[in-house]
Amino acid sequence: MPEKKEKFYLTTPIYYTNGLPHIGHTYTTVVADVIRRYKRMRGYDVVMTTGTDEHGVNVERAAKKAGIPESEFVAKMADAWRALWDELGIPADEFIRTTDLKHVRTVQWLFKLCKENGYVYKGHYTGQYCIYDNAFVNDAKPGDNCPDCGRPLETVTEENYFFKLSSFQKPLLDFYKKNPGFIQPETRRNEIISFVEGGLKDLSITRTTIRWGIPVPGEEPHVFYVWFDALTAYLSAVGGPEYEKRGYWPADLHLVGKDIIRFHAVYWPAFLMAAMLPIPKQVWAHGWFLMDAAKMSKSKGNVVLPRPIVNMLGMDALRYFLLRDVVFGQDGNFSYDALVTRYNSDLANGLGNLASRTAALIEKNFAAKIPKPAALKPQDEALARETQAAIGEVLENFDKLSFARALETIWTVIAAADKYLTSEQPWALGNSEAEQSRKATVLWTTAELLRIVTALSFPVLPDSAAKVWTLLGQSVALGKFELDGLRWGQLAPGTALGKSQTLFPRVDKTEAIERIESMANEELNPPKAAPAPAASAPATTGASAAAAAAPAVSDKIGIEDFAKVEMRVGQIKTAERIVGADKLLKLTVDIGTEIRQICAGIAQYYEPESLIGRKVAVVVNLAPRKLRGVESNGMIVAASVGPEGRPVLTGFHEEVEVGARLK
Ligand code: ME8
Repeated sequence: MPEKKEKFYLTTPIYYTNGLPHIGHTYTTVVADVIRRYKRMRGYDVVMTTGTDEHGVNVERAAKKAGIPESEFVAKMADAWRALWDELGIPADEFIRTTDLKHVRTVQWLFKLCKENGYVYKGHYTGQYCIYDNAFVNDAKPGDNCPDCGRPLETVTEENYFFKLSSFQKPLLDFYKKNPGFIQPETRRNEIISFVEGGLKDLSITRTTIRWGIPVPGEEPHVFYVWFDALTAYLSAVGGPEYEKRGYWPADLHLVGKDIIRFHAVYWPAFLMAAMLPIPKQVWAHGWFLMDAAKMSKSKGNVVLPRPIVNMLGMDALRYFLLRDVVFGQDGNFSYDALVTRYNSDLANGLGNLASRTAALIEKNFAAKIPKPAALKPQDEALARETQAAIGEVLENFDKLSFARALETIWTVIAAADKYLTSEQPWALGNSEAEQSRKATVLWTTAELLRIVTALSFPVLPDSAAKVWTLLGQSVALGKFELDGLRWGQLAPGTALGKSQTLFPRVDKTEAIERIESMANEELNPPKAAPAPAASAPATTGASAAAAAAPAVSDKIGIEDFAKVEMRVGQIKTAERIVGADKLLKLTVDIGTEIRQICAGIAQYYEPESLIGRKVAVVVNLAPRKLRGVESNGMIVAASVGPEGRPVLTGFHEEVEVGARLK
């Protein structure tokens, strides 16, 4: 009988449905997926849960605004979340919705247990409530703003069921002491301990002012308070009242952002203690991805979306960046510049280059079969030792969720391989027997190193690692490969190389960022009506976009379509370069009725000073968008000349009035 695998259950937060996923949500879900893949490669039977938190006032309001019933609204949103995770290759094993019947039953059951055990009572509560975060804010005064989101609090008084959180101060502190690994990282653990030491107030866990929630059986109009509801989703996903049958509870790991650590590290274990249910083993709170030093939020308009990045650079690039650039647990600033720099240096020039170089040399010299190494030199042995040592280090760091460290170690080995190839120069060796043997040893050594770094990077780079794995002729699917058995020396000579596939094509940084930003703009501000031709142009550069959008000859448009594009004579007032964007100029342009700021991709062809006073044709009814973080409100029309698409600005040979319409 096969040995029974140890179970590992991990979760992401159950995300709110009043918005769509941005890079912050993607981060938590990617991390969960990396851990899932890693644990599977360490022989665990893993279940990962994510889902949608669908109750509360926000949803009531959003559904009303959309003019549809709440149930329809949340179904659409849950579909969109699920579809995005599928598209990004990070689908959950369990996707729980808080409107699922099995969840409703679990919440009602948990409440019953807490009540039967004497931890629930009825009372009145007046407090300052943030309807956006669905939480009363302790110690807030009327008129205060929410300390988390900064929006005004509302005074709410109502009859509630209360949970006796105050009874759990000592049990929680004892629990933290006995289980020092329960809250991670250390800073959060200290924060939570001092919060609990400061005393715990009872918690209202039902509402009568909210309609859209799970009913408290026999106590309507009471519905459950969103945190009592949402946290329970982790348990509903793996069996609810019948959790023992499935065997995944208690969870091994709740991954959350630091914003919701208190709910997970204080309320949740207290609810479970009250119900006498097993308590999760660990809550890990990571930091925030910041944009311009502020937490991303749709209301601030500073969100970064995952899809445009993935379309431009691939999902593996995004995964790599998220895990490599920020120490897990700390805050990090998101920057497209850093993302593309990492992509080019570590992926295109690093792993991608090593794989294609190694394969090309083996193809050319050994008929695309892994050669047999001959006598080893000290430098071969040193590289072998370094790589073997890296295996242990990487696994240790993955175990500690020190992803940046694990990746750093892998990439140090990749850099060592590059150095090794450069000094051994297998391409310069001739065809004598001795030189052929040396070539074989060097290329086997490099290929073996590549095999090991590929296996180790699979949890983070599943698509690309699988491609390199195939290229090395490895037959066991990487996802099923057991990392415990990974050792230097296992690459069998004679193995035929597999198909080589493009891994990470190098990209021009400026162009890549412009394309990502323009796709993000389109996703955030979808055109309301059918887009006019110029508006639908790929906004690679402000100036050449009009040319790029020219419809094919057969796709004739009617005059009414052309009339949708409003073009006017504009006069350039100021022009300046944009730091970090080699191709863009920031212009201010007088269009007769107002002065507009417009970015144009002409910096490589026009000196800013030469443009002042020049009259140009401007598309004035394009939706505003941001290019490299700079708002562009319109488009300067230019011809696109030659194969490189050199922009040549339009001009007028007679005097024209600023603001005159082009027809
Ligand atoms: O809080 N950086 O849902 P939510 C990093 N429904 N991570 C971020 C982030 C950022 N800028 N923004 C969001 C809720 N996140 C509740 C949870 S759980 C029972 C109920 C991630 O949609 C991070 O994991 O507001 C954070 O904790 C979570 O999204 C909040 O998601």
